[in-house]
Amino acid sequence: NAVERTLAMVKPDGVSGSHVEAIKTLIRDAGFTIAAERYWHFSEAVAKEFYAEHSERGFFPNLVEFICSGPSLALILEKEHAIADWRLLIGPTDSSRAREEFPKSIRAKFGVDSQKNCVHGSDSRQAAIREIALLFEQDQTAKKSMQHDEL
Ligand code: DAT
Ligand code: MG
Repeated sequence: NAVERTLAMVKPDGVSGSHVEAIKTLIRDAGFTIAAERYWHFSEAVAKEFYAEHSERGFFPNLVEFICSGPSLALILEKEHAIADWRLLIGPTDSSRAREEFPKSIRAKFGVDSQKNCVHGSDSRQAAIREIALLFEQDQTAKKSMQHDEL
């Protein structure tokens, strides 16, 4: 059984709300290995690329502004079925729905609403490969990545 990789991210509301350590504990308790991690303060260009599939949606401008509003922590998670299992652990997009339907999920515990939902997870193998490449494998000098001590 092959180990799978997914891209997880603690979004600006999760970082500023000091939920990073609690989320990393939940990640490890669920059996994931954190293969890599990196803080990012998204530029508008990288945010638009990251969320390109939503570019025609009404919430897109607000989404880009929110993602650029402060640092995020991107993580590469590894385990069998990492992609589906991480989506289960984060819960539905709308944090209120998460509280009603998946009270143990990360979005239920730490999310605010449909936008400030604390965490991201790749929704497919293809998305995981694309998102990991975007945040971890491209020429980082061309983009704005941060070290923890710059926070
Ligand atoms: P997910 O993050 O669960 O994969 P998505 O891919 O549909 O959800 O949307 C990406 C992000 O866009 C989501 O985490 C928050 C924002 N978003 C989605 N639907 C929204 C809505 N109805 N109002 C405001 N923001 C929304
Ligand atoms: Mg999505």
